Amino acid sequence: MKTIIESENAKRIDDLNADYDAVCEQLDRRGIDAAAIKERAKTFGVAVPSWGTGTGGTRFARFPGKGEPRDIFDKLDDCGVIHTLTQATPKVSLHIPWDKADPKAMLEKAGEYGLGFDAMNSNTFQDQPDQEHSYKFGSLSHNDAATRQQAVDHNIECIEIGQAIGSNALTVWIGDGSNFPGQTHMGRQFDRYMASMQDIYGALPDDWQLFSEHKMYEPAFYSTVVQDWGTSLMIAQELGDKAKCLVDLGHHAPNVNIEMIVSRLIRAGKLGGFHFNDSKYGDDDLDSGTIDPYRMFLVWNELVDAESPDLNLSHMIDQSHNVTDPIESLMISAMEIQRAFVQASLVDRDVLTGYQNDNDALMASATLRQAFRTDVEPILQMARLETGGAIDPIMTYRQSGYRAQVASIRPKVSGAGGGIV
Ligand code: LRH
Ligand code: MN
Repeated sequence: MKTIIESENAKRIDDLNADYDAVCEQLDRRGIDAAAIKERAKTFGVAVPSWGTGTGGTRFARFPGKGEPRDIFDKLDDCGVIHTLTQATPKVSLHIPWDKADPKAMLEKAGEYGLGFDAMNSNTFQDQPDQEHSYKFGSLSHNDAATRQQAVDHNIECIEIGQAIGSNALTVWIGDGSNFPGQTHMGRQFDRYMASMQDIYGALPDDWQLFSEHKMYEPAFYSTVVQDWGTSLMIAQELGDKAKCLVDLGHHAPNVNIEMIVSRLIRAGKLGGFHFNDSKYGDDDLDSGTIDPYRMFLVWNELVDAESPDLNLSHMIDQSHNVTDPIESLMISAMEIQRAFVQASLVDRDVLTGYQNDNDALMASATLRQAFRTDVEPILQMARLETGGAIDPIMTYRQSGYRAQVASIRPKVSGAGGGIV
């Protein structure tokens, strides 16, 4: 891949230098040091979801593409390509049992690309073939103690696998809820969930964090045990210091002000991380920044405003790539999230505060939009070039023929049955 990167970069370097000089001059007039912003862009990193490297689907169908990854080792190869080209995805987030394998072998494969592992994800929203107790009516909140214990044990196993590969966090998303009013006692159901989470929390190593991920609905369609940020905050505050809230952008009703939820969770000291994606209706899991890039910018505006050494967040992507090459979608998404981070870094916060203090709503809003309107693409490209990445990851990837290459060795898979993976 390195030689392809060099030859493709060589074709684009003159245009990049011209574009970069232009944005440097424009930012200089605004009193902003573009070189410093470029160095900041290089500090950005977002984790790739292992489950996002395969073609995703819906309950209706899944249409696998060519060269579908067979296992975690193929997935890590694909994640290696994404990071080599973008230099923006140094970590991978695993999902157990989908990625269950020998930790030593996974570390070796990840090491080939300089990849690390971000938060682990447990799965008590599907029944595994050899499972004793079904999760049809819930998992950590099930009204059967043995089923709850089975779910707790699975989460503890995820922690153990994570420890063996250098992860230091566990994300717990459960689909538990109800489909009809009266089906469950919502108070007692939540109490059972909290008791299970206490057991998982108790098994956490000292330097680990536990993320609860809220979601408004699906697969439950009347009530969801961890339905909103308020519930997630209650969970994190009740469990203890190592418990934080994870915000999946797609888990809210349309038009919910997610950047304000971020601001509240930061104030409570309980923001732990993100699952970035985009959506128009429900949990559409579309490519980040492709539907509402201004919303993504406004989330990063809160993060940059609150930046401090003790605001240590896990930034992860969580998407389903149903009609695109997953590698291309993950690269585009990582770069769109990085773009929002860099644009939010252009906001002159003293000027903004001045307008806010003067209740000058128009200029306060304009100050944010000036940063959002700034084309930082040359800065992102120069940051990639200087860190060994591709100026244009998508075109370089297509030039590499990687997909055709893996398609020649990975068996063709049928699309039988729906489902997200
Ligand atoms: C639930 C969710 C959760 C994952 C799953 C793949 O919708 O966002 O984070 O476990 O997607
Ligand atoms: Mn998610």
